Amino acid sequence: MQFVDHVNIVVESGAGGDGIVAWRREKYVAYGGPAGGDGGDGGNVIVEATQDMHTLLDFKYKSQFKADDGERGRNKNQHGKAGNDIIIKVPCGTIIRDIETGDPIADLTQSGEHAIVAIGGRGGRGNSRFVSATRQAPQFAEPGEPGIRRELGFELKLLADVGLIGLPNAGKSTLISVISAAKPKIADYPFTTLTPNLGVVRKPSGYGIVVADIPGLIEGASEGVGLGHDFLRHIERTRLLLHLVDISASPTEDPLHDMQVINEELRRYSEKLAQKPQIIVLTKIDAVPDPEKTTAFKQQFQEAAQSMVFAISAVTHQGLDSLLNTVFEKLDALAPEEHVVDVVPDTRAFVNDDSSFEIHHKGKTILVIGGKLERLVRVTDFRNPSATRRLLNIFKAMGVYDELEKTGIKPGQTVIIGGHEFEYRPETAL
Ligand SMILES: Nc1nc2c(ncn2[C@@H]2O[C@H](COP(=O)(O)OP(=O)(O)OP(=O)(O)O)[C@@H](O)[C@H]2O)c(=O)[nH]1
Ligand SMILES: [Mg+2]
Repeated sequence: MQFVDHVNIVVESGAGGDGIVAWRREKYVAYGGPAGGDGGDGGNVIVEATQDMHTLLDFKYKSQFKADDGERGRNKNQHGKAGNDIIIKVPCGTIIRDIETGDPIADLTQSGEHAIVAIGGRGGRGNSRFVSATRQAPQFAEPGEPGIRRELGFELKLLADVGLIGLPNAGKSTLISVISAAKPKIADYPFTTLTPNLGVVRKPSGYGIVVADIPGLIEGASEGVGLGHDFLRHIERTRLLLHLVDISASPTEDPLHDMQVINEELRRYSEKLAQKPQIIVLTKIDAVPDPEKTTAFKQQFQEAAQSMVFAISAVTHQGLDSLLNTVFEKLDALAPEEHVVDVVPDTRAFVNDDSSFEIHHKGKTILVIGGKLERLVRVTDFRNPSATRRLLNIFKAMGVYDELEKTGIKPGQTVIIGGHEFEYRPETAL
């Protein structure tokens, strides 16, 4: 199994459907009123965490996602159908970032948690919405707002409860293979494990805990030596570490030193990792010829480490039950890991921020269409003169006045932006 934990994808929300220009046609009525319906809103792009996925591998094969567009408005004032949302499923523990800004958008840890990453374009309004006292028969309608395209980075930090750490060959993969259904590669040479393995260990009462087996760590791992470094971050979010130490044939013949090497690497990588609760697990006791030697090692470790010490054999299963019982008890007592990223609500997901605009002449009325302009109009309180003044200044800065002048606009003409009517007064405001 390939382990993928970083992917970039492209998402696009649906465009809003265009509003339309239409007229009522009734028998015996020579001239009906406007009846152009609104376009439907475009679909949103939503990312949702699910416990049914454990890797980001699927995104290697599919990395483009688009929600459906809204339909055009219809005659008889009927709305177009809204576009369907698209829901992208990711494993629990996926952090979503905006590639352009690098900002986190969401940190989805619980199954069912979701985030809207691109909101659908608003449907345009049909001509019947533009009727006013002086305009009985509007000849125009609004086009739909375009969808939003964003490049997103997904990063998965494994949400394992327990991380197995230790030197290469300590017996980590063997342990996970006997306590869970995971079937990692096991061999009598260092660096057998190249990518993390996850296993679920079930308690007799039913619920499962997730254990992560990572490649062996060596001295210098925190600086990138060996394989382990990349994988240290996978155990950053575990709640408990099982620190495995081979006491049957330690390469240095000094198992206590082996443990200290690993602890030093944890400390160098992050203090938080070094502070994580640990249980020391002395392994391969079946291969220790003299049982008294095992007892002596146990005592030695108990004195040296401020942790509980267990001695096990993954081959004979000796000591496994009492180790697992302690692991379950410890986890029950520990608080669940909190989110690593404080997610700032990213309003850019909810708006079309395109600052370009188009000018359309519809008879005497002028329609200005542009994502950012229309949004600003929608959020402006026109009863407040300073808010209005601010808006008009932004229009000026964005070049709206200049462009209107170029089209030969006359003072007093009506300009519609975002459904709001302005009277064009170049000396002060629109
Ligand atoms: N006798 C005995 N051998 C064991 C035990 N556990 C593991 N081994 C052997 O130790 C060797 C290394 O085991 P692995 O489980 O691959 O070790 P690891 O810690 O995952 O090693 P890396 O993935 O290289 O970091 C293998 O040959 C295993 O068969 C045990 O309890 N008793
Ligand atoms: Mg291994």
